[in-house]
Amino acid sequence: MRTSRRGRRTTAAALLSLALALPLGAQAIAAPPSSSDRSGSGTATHSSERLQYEVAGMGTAAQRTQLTSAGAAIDSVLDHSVLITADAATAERLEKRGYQLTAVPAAAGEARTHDHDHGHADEGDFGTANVPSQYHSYAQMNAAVDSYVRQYPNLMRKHVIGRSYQGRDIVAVKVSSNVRVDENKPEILFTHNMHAREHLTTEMALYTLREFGAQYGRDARVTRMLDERELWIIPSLNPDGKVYDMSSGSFRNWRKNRQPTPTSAVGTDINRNFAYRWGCCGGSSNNPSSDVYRGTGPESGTETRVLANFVRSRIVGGEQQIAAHIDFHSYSELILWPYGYTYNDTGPGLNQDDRDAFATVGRQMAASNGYRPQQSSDLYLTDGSVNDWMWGEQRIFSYTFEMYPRSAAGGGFYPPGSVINRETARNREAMLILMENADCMYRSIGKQQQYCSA
Ligand code: 0X9
Ligand code: CA
Ligand code: ZN
Repeated sequence: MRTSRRGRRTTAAALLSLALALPLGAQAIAAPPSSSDRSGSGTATHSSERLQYEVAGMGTAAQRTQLTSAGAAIDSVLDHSVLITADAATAERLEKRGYQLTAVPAAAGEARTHDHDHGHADEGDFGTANVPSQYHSYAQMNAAVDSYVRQYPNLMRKHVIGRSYQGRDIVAVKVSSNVRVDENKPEILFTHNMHAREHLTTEMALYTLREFGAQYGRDARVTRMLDERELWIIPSLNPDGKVYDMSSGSFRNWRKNRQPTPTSAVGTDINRNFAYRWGCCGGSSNNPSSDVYRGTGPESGTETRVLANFVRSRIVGGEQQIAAHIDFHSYSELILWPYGYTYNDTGPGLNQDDRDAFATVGRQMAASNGYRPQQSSDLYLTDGSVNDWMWGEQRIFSYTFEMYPRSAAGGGFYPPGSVINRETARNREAMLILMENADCMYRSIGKQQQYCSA
């Protein structure tokens, strides 16, 4: 699918002047590490302005991977090009390396301006012309979680599994019958909002709490799953990034966490920081100003470490209790499975049966929500991603969902609030399919005798 050509301009001259005026990493000056990123100057300066660009000549995964190792985070893959979001310094660096960039200034802005709700502008800790009030801020997210836990005390329990770099709670909500007891049931983990600007994924978590709370004892499948599984939901793995992206009043297109780096640039890409083949294969960057900066070492990112420690804490009696995982991202409407670090379908610890089980359940889920199922490296290589670590290190069947929209034309990372209900409910069936398969993923390929008989 193609993005709109409306409002497009070439920007070599504009970029050059921006880049000359502003040194690399100037964006870091706005917020010292000790600040919580809340009380900024408000409006973004040109130094930190992050625009979306279409990069031409990107028809193959190898070409896209090369762009990734040059430091770009790919927002969306088109037939022969990709969309990236970059600051002026990064864009200039890419152009110097010979990439053809065309700015797409209208793409991200379209959705957010026509959708805001004047009536709620003063509600909560943000809310201005550009941030649709239907999206929960971090504070509103916590309030919603607290109210669900109060409403369903036997079904939901809040655990603070750690703190972000800036000290915010990272919350996991356990959802299961008899929730206060650690029972012997297959566990499923849903993680959300690892990337700051992917706010629709936090709404996905809140939908799941609301829906499962309301349907327990009413809907047979939901009831059975909460009786026979233990579900963990982490609504925001990157609260510092979420607050930074939202709190100036207009979205900042921020992706990474808000941790300092060895340079003045801020932020590690949590999804390149996991401790499985970290930095191995050109699927991340060692440049701190890159959006796919892999950090100073595996799990150097505070939030990466919090999630990895939580998952390791679910090893009980030598056995990893978590069987299956979805990491919710946006956008492109995809269901992805590992490995991301190699183009090969199989690899160490991932044999043909493992791969077939991943693909079969992945395709079943995709049939329910209309997303496209594929191995993640069909897009471009990633190393240090959460899916690779979850499978390679923990043998958890770990998928990435890239939510709505399919392309930038639907609002990119910032679709209008009016789509939240539809686009979260769209994944209800897929979540249930994964939960129903979690006791034996190999049943999907008819090999339960071989792999799952006790
Ligand atoms: O590049 C990413 O981190 C994810 N895409 S996003 O646009 N949300 O940033 C995709 C990660 C998929 N990688 C693996 N499953 N290995
Ligand atoms: Ca358990
Ligand atoms: Zn993402």
